[in-house]
Amino acid sequence: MTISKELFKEKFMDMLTEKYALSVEEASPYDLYTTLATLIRATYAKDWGITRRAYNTTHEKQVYYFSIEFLPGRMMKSNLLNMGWLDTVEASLKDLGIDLEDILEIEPDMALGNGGLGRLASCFMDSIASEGLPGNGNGIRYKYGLFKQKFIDGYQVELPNEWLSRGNTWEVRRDSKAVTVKFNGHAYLKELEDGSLVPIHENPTVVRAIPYDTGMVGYQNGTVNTLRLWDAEIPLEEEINYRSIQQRREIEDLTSVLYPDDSNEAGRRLRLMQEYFFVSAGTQSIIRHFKANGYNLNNIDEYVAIHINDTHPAMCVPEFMRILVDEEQMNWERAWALTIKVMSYTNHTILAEALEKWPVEMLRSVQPRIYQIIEEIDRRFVEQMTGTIDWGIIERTRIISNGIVHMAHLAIIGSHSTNGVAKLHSDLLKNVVLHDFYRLYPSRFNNKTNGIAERRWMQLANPTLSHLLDETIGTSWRFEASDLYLLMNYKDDKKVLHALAKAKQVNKTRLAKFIEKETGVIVNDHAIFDVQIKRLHAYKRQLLNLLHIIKLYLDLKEDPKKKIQPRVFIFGAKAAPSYHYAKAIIKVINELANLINNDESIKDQLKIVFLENYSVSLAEKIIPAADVSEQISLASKEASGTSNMKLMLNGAITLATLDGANIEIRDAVGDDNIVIFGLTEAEVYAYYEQANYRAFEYYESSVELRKVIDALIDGTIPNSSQEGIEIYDSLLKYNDEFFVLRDFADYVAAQEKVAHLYSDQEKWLKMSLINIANAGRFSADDTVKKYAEDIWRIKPNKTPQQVKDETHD
Ligand code: NBX
Repeated sequence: MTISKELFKEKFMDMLTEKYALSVEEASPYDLYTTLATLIRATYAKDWGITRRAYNTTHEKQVYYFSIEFLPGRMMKSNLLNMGWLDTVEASLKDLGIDLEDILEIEPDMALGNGGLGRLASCFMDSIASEGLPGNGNGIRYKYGLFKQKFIDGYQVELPNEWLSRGNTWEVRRDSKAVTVKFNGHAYLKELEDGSLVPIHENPTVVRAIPYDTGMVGYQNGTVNTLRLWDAEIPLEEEINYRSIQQRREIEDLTSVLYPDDSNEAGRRLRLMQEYFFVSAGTQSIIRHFKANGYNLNNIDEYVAIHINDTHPAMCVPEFMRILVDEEQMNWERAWALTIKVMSYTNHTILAEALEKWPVEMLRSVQPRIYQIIEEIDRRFVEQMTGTIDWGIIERTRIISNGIVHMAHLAIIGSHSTNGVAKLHSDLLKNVVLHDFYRLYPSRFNNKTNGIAERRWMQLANPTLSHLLDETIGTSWRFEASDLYLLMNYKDDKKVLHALAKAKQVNKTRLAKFIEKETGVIVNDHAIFDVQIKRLHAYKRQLLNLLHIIKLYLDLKEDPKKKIQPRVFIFGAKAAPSYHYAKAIIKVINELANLINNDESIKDQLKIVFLENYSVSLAEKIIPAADVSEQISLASKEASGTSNMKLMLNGAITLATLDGANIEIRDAVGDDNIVIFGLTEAEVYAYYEQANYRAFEYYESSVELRKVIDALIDGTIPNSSQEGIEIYDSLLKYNDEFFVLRDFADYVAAQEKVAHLYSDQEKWLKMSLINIANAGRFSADDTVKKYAEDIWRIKPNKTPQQVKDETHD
């Protein structure tokens, strides 16, 4: 799909006239943005249709990736890159006096997720299309994306993110593909005259689910897959049954916000309804599609794979059963065998709080028929297992126990594959967290280490470094990420190392300007840019980072002549709206930033910048400029991490605990090219077993640590006494759940090592180069290929070009 400059300009100006009756000079940046977006969509639309028809005619097996979150970020630049149009469009617009970068900034982030899980889903969508794999996304079209974060007086304030208020050029509403989803009411089995039983769902609330499809453009291969997001409406014929505002609101709320407030019952119920909504709509539409195309449901497993991304879509299992058994009259055993073959599940955390559990009463009331089916699955599981294994194991693994429905159990029992997202995480699942299940189904467990869309995180986000790579190792890395390894040939080449330093400096200067514009803080762009960007969560230990900064500050205050390697600490993080403790940490970081950034005596040795509203597009600005990548979670708690991979790819040095994929990064670059510190996972577990961690002892025995901790409560950091006390108590009164004090000294030493390494620029640059060169193995292209081969059993389809060629034969 290439285009000449002349043709592009002609099409662009025609489109501008057609849409707005405007000339380039008259058009606003927004007009230019929508014009370009419309032209892009119109251009890939043909391949989109061809791809869909090709999947239908070749009868290839397809995967449907169900995820409650998708975080694609901005689509325009990525579509241009993948279409092979980026350079031409940039140059053509320049001829017309338009800066493409200005237009790109108009697009709101499609922020339908809050963190790694949602971003992973979107990296996978890009890679699935780029590998020519038949794959579709299925999720919810939230009216409001994840909240917009503002800091007011250092506090996080959540504002609505009205990303759809000006429309969304990328999506196509498909009324003809709407389905109905039923909630509430009463379900029972009615006995017919012949003695058979039929399920009846009485007085349900009926909702119309309408899909909005977005093309997922593959990288220069003509494949365009579909991300299908569902919206909810009241069906016309049901208008009469929605009498109260309250009832109407319930439907609106279904697709209104991501993660409704779950601190109350109504919020939790809404969340459960959202889960069933997109599960049911997606599953129905899959089965309807395959039936309409003449497939036999008896071997649907040869055509369909459904992936359950975390437990949120676990109701795919009973919903698939409901359709096969209730609607298609298939017998239970056959339907169950098919369900297991079709479904697969990824676990993204070992934290108990995220392994969803729903009260029986709530699930029964939200969808009584689904509850019955889960009960039957549970009954048969217990029956099948009884006598073969310990009763204790059955009790611990069954789906319903003590009035609670365990969604992870449902996902594992109802699927053929359960995977973790990094080696350590998958081992912990097998050996600890899901050990009972591993004993029951050893062959179902496997590892798929996460990956990232390297095109976005290098080619789009870091053109400066990309060009340097082209000049040094050629352009094959743009198609085959493992070719980044060719850079290893230059690890001692001073010219290349120098060019690498220059590229990083360009990115740092650009970020410094952005920081000044956004926050007013002027940072030293020759300082170490030390970056921690991820959800704010106690286990990720932004607190450890904060304590270290307090230490540096106290050191400088105590000895004003002290020279340190200048640093800019950069944070990006949102805290869940009801996560009080995480918000307290944000407040203290912001107050410390205020203190340090305005302290004349510190000069530019130390600055803290907490950028508001962390998002995919903000990450694209920060990551290319990072020197240090903070991956400092308590060992065993971070399932994988993916910012670690993005930062490494962009040449940052990882400062890490041996957690998640950090271990695989260490294996890739070697001990000399990463800075490791802290407890290992085995040591953490030893503390658990012996119950012998005493945080207070660390406080008591270290003067240095005591000074730092006391600074939280002694007024050193202004305007945050409440939050300071809360954090202080979490460490000392409640014994420091995430071993921050235990790892503090080791972390300080590791930070000193970082400063020391940085002072030898040649050494540092070599480390940086080795990180870039070894980042290819974390390409999501490879990760999805492994999912495709081992789990989904799908094969790359012919590209639209091949299909075109064949039809012309
Ligand atoms: O998934 C994240 C993990 O924390 C990362 O280590 C991992 O790299 C990433 C992709 O595998 N998990 C995550 O983002 N979880 C959530 O956002 C989440 C949200 C709601 C919820 C449970 C988890 N109830």
